[in-house]
Amino acid sequence: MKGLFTALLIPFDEEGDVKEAGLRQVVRNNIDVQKVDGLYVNGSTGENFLLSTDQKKFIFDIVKDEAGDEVKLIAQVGSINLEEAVELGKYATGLGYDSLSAVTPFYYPFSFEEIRDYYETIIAETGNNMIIYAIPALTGVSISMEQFDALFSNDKVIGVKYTDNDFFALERLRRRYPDKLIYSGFDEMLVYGMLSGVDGAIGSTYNVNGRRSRRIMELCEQNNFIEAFEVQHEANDVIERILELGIYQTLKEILNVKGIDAGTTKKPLSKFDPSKRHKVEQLVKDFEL
Ligand code: MN9
Repeated sequence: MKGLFTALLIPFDEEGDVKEAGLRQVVRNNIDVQKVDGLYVNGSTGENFLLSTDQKKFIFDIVKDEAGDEVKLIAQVGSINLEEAVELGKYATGLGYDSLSAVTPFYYPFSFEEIRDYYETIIAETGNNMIIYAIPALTGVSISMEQFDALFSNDKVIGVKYTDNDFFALERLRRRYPDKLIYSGFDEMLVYGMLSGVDGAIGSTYNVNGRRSRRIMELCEQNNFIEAFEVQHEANDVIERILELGIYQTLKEILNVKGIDAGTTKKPLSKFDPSKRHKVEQLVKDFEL
């Protein structure tokens, strides 16, 4: 379960339905061209929180059918509707997903006891492993070291997708838990994550820039952080331009420019502005995406 994982983009049509053929193409591009080690399915990048339960199940089906056992598969099932999280967790477990992941419950200011009970319930009901999805910038939930102690005391909690920029906390977590899986969640900070000893990375831009990100990881593994930093500079030139144009819209547009049907984003997210298409074409050309 170590290595580079793509947070999978999901192609939608104008009605907001999943484009199955496009989704299969996106999966294949990740496996065959970006050469990632695994896919993180139905995360933020997959616009998961905008989808119906049926759509989420359909995506789990198609991705497993297309990827088979070629790469590791992590199913993000988190929802503030705990019954839905359990239902999806059972579903993905039945399909053979290697691990579940669940975002910390958000919107209501849940107590830590409530958050812990949420994870314990999903694990007990599904019997599968769990990777905590910590993304405080979007959920408002920060997990303290004592709280990680409590969550990690369950052997089924195998790790955390750490989408945060507190590298002191990350270093302490690594030191304290050498055997849990820690995934770096911000692609633009991959080199810092690697320096902190993460086991892997999960991110949206690996859909289009997987090879360059892999290079960063390899250089770090060889303790060549100077050169890794140079490649991170390049990756961040790409990420900066993507963020300026809108993250998910632009990632999809990059794939569309390359002839992979990544469809469009789902409302209420706005669509990519077609008058900016030439900027995406230039980006693809400049960075050989
Ligand atoms: O989960 C992604 N987070 C979100 C990982 O999309 C909220 C990242 O891959 C970011 O999209 C990326 C750009 O900021 O680092």
